[in-house]
Amino acid sequence: MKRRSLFDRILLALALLALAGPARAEPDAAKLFADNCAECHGADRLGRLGPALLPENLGRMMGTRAAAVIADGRAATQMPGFSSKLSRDEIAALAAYVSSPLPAVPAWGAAEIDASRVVHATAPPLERPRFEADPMNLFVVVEAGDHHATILDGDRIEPLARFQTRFALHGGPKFTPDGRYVFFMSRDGWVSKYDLWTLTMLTEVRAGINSRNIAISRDGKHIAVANYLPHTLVMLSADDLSVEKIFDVKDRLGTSSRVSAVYQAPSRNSFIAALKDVPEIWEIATDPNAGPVYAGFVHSHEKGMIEALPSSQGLFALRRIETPEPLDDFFFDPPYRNLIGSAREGRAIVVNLTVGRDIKQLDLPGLPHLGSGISWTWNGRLVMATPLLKAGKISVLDMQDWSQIKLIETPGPGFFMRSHENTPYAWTDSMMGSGKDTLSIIDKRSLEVVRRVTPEPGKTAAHVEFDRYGRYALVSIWEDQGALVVYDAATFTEVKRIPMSRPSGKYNVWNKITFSDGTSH
Ligand code: DHE
Repeated sequence: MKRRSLFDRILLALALLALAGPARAEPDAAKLFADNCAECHGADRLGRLGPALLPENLGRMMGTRAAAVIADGRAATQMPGFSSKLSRDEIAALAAYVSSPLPAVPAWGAAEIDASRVVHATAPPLERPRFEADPMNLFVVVEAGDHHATILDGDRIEPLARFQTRFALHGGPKFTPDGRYVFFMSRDGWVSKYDLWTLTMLTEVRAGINSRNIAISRDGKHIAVANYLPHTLVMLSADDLSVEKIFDVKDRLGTSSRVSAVYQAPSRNSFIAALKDVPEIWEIATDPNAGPVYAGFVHSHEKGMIEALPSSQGLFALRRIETPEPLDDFFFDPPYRNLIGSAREGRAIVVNLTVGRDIKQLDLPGLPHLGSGISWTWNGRLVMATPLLKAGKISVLDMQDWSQIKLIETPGPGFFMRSHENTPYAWTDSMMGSGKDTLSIIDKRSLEVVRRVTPEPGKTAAHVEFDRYGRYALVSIWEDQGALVVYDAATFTEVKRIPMSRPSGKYNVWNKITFSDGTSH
């Protein structure tokens, strides 16, 4: 074959370029971000008035979903749409930019947390609340659609207050043991303290860059914050949210880990933390006199023996419990003697907290959502039930020998499950599948589904919570133009409906502070 001359090749290249049209410069995403986004979201993308724009914080909002929000804005927030100002390529470049990780995790220690403090008001000394409603039967309803919370009188089912929250709250708010104060946490790490007796926001600090959840100590004096970014577990004073201690989370060999979640173990007077990346569970004393149990011994899986570690005692003493693999999404038995944690590949592991080691492995295919588990007594035996996220079923386990008693069919995969001591029924949703609009009501005695309710056909129904007496079951219509639907818990008939903006969760003061078996803790 005849080889083309250099001249021919140049001509060919020029022709191809002409066909392709004028060369388009790639949009400069960093400049676009500085010009259009930095004022609200921070030049460092860590958030200001608007939320942090990092892949860890955006979760499912990354990529094309982020592009849609940049183009069209977000209803009921201050986020405007940019489709008339920026081209499609520029919007795509911005979406890719905010979906990419930062080159380095910024420092977020005591100085940064303290500097973030916002004091809105101080709490006056009061004998009783400034309203007539029963303070023990209040509900806090998180409205995720427009980032608000509503405080509801649980007797009359009437709102007492509605206020703006931080962007994207996650996990249950936590209450002081007297029910006066409630603490919220946002995925951006903001912890907010609210006075339920005066219906006033008090203080806020940002305890992390990407946070998972919070727990409050048994005496109501300390708040623990579980962080993904940075890898820390932060202890705050529940009084003024000042930093009391920060754990840089590393296993005993020095490997750093995210913290999946932290829980209060009331009978143990401690926090229990799930670590995402290392095979350890942490127990942190919230008792200033914590002693012998925190003396430093750990059962080492690696060495098959008990190993001595440096011991710590007193408030925030750390006890490490080694596990065969990293575990998260914990369910605790009512005495907080055992926990079940999710391992990989449909396995769950039972860890006995008294002896500090795993005692049983369970096969639970279908991805159990253990955090939503509830327990009750069935035929004289303590049982727990947990939704299986992938299977669309509820698994009921005997908590004595951990055998599976029953698999209950539901119309599809569900996320949450709830009951109350005063009702024989447990309610669960199917919000993750095609049966998303329907709740199943299970008789805790027969382990059968006895009724299905569909509050609004085609609209997601999820997350049930009972009032303090177990009289009403409050259900969310989980849509931006959603509602709270109140059912009579005995007859399953609708009593009331209050419009709300994607009420993602609702939390009853009494059920939470008494650690009701039917609710999350
Ligand atoms: Fe949650 C609680 C973890 C996704 C809504 N979620 C919790 C808790 C944990 C957890 C550990 C218990 C904390 C507590 O209450 O103190 N959630 C996770 C995840 O790992 C997961 C699967 C992925 C993630 O993005 O973090 C996840 N969660 C979601 C959602 O997509 C939900 C449905 C919508 C949202 O708001 O993000 C969601 N999670 C909730 C709610 C609770 C919760 C409403 C509180 C339940 C309760 O009744 O206590």
